[in-house]
Amino acid sequence: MDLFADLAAPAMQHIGAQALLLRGMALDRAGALLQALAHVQAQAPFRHMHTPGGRVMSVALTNCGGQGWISDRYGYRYSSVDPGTGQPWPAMPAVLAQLACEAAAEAGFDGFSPDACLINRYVPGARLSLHQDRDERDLNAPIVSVSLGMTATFLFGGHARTDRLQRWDLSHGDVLVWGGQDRLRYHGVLPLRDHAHPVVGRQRINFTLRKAG
Ligand SMILES: O=C(O)CCC(=O)C(=O)O
Repeated sequence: MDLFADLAAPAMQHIGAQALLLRGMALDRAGALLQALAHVQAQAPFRHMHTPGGRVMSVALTNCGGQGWISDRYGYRYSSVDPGTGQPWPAMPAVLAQLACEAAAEAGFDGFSPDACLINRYVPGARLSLHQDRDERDLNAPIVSVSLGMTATFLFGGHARTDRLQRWDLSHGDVLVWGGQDRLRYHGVLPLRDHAHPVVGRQRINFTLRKAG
């Protein structure tokens, strides 16, 4: 008997009534996900977008799927076209859509069919301020987030910006799903600490899959 088994982080943790953290779920697909990322970024390179307030985001981003999330001085929104190239965003790689669908089902959201995948790249010091995801037309669909590379601290709050924040470390291969009554909870990412990942190096990649249209 493993006397330390109880001390190991559980493979699944409910971090909200309808929010589930699936530790390491993407590990066996990490290579395929990184390959898919290389394909996407060759067509739609990472770039730092401006917030409506004129600040440059510390996180670099790109998208794949029918809809891509963008930000500029006119606001936050989805667009079917990459403003950088004038071309449609690259197609959603099957490995991503499949993983998101499986993770959503584990969390009780059957039939999730994302049409948007925002890909964020964090380098040490990059962060994402506390926000709600409310630019999607269908708020019944969950959000699925897949993390690769360096570990980041994810903040999970409540429905008001000032609500108490939970802190969860998201590591290489972790998948987080939130929806239903948790769909509009505030969330963000603390500035990334510098500790290179053996496979992905000094960066963290986060794929966030949503039903936008
Ligand atoms: O990077 C993450 O873990 C979260 C990303 C996120 O919150 C977002 O893209 O809205």
